[in-house]
Amino acid sequence: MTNNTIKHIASPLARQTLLDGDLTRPIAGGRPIRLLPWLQVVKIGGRSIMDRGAEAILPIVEEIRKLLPEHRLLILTGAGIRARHVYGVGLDLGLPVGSLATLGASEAGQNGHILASLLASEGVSYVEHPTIASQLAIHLAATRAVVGSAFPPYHHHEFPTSRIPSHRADTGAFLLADALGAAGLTIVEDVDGLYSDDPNSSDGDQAQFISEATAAEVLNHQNALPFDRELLDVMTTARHIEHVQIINGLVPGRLTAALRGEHVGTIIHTGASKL
Ligand code: GWN
Ligand code: ATP
Repeated sequence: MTNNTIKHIASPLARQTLLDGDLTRPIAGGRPIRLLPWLQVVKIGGRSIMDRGAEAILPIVEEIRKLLPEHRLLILTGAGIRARHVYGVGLDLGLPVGSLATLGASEAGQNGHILASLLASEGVSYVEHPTIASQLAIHLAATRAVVGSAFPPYHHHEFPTSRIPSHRADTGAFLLADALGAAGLTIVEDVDGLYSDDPNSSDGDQAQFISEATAAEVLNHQNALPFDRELLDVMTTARHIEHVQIINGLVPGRLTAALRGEHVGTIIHTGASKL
C-alpha cells in the first residue's frame, strides 16, 4: 500500500525562472513596506569630517545633540584617510578587492566608535552590523539615535570589477536607508554639495554648483564626484528613498536645516520618485 503524504505548496513563483520581468512583476513589482518610516539616516564623511578631528567633529556632535529631541537618527560614518592608506599598502602587496573591502570597512567602524563615544552621555551607542541588521528597532525604542559603520559588509563578496572596493560608505548608507524605508538620507561632507568638477582641484574656481539633479543625470558626469560612483547606480533602482541631500557639515546649522526638509545643499533624485 502506498501512502502519499507529499504536501504541494502553491506559489505564484513556482513555475518561473525568476528572470522574466513580465512574469515576476505582478507579484514582485510593488513597493515594499517601510520598516522604519520615522528614521532619518545621516552619513558623516570619514575624510571630509572625521579626519579633521576636533575642529570639525565637536561642532557636528553639538548639532546632533540638539537634534535628538526632534529626530530619531541612524548616524553612519565613512572610512576616511586610514582606509586610503590601507588600500595603498594592500594594493602594493597584491591583495584582492575582498580583503581591501574588509580592511576599509573597519576604518568606517572606528570612526563610528569615536562619534558614538562623544554622544554617549546622550544615550547614543555604536551598534554592530548584525545589530543594525536585526535589532535596530529595539535599540531605537530605547534611545533617540545610534551610530554604525556606513560601509556595507560585502567583505569577500565585493565585486571584482575594480581593485578598489566599489561599494563604500555612501553606497552602504543608501542601501541601508532604502532597505529600512527611512524618511530620508543626508550625506554630510566638507563642500556645499555637488559641483560640475572638484571645487578643491587646481582649476576648482571654474566648477559650477549643481543645486538639484537626478541620479541618471549625474551618472553621465565624467568628472570627479564627492561620493562613490556606485551610489548613483543603487539610487536608480531605489524602492523608497526619493532623494538624497548632500550638505556641508562644516557650516553650522546645515544639518539641522536639511533634516527639517530645507534645501541647503545638492538634492539628487532617485529612481524611487517615479514609482
Ligand atoms: O568591528 O569597528 O561589523 O559593526 O566589514 O565585518 O571589516 O565586523 O570583519 O559586528 O561584523 O571593524 O570584524 O569588521 O567596522 O564590519 O563589528 O567594533 O566581522 O562592532 O564584528 O560587518 O564594528 O566592524 O568592519 O562594522 O564596518 O566588532 Mo568594526 Mo565594520 Mo565592531 Mo562592525 Mo567589517 Mo562586526 Mo562587520 Mo568584521
Ligand atoms: P569617506 O566618507 O568615504 O571617507 P567623504 O565622504 O568624507 O569620504 P570625500 O570622498 O573626500 O569625502 O569627498 C568629498 C570631497 O570630494 C570634497 O572635499 C571635494 O574636494 C571632492 N570632490 C570631488 N569631485 C567633486 C565634485 N564634483 N563636487 C564636489 N566635491 C567634489
